[in-house]
Amino acid sequence: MSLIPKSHPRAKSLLIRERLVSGFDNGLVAKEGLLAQGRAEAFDYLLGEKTGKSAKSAIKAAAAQILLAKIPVISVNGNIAALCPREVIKFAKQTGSKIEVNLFYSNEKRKKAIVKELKKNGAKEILGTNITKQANLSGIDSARRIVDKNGIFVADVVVVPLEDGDRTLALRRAGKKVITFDLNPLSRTSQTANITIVDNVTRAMNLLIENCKKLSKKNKKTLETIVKNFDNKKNLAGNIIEIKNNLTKRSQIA
Ligand code: PTJ
Repeated sequence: MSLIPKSHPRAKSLLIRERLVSGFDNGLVAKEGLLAQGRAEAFDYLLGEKTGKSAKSAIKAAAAQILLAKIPVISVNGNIAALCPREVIKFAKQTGSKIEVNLFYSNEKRKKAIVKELKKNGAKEILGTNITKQANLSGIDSARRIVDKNGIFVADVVVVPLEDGDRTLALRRAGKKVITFDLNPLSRTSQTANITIVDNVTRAMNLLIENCKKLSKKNKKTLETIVKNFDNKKNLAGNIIEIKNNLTKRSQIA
């Protein structure tokens, strides 16, 4: 039972933290995943803990890019499995994306726990667990290089939420479009991806699903125009300005 009263002024944030802690206790999350959450919380605070204008336009561009994909894949790590398993499955169903488990701190036991959690939430097929289907992504030395030859290896669009920094460039070099969720607009992944959603994944994943549903009624040309008009560098700068404006507002003495 949760020790956090609903009336607590920071209940929402504390409950997300609790989801991660129980994900750790249940063997889904790496120890380092707790630290990653801490860093994200700090950036979320600076952003005012809401989905900003820049994030909304990145979400729209991401939805268009995913709907244009031939083989979209969402990569799931420990934090994502703990924070939004249901949303991952809903997203995959809505967009026809494959789900692949891919860990930085690779660990077979944790992988099994993540697969179990995703299945419990309704996933049918999960890639990244069959050793006979392994392929190597070049230009990367971490365990993330081992991908599924029917999944990330052949994907044209890869969604990599909460990434550690070295894989995005390798995926881009392999000719793939990379979409990430990262509250830190300065991170290497944020700076390297094609589309960076600077928002808490617990807010943005549902918005992405809604956008995919809405845009699925649009034609290919409209989707292509949305993607073409999106500039990730400009969008990241927009996020940094939003942080700056929020800090300016908070630094004013009434
Ligand atoms: O489960 P594994 O082994 O694959 O490991 C997963 C982690 C997240 C531990 C690993 O990929 C890692 O170490 O990542 P980093 O380098 O800490 O980077 C994660 C990025 O995600 C950071 O820039 C965080 O700000 C961001 N992040 C963390 N939690 C959230 C987030 N962004 C959005 N929403 C969050 N809830």
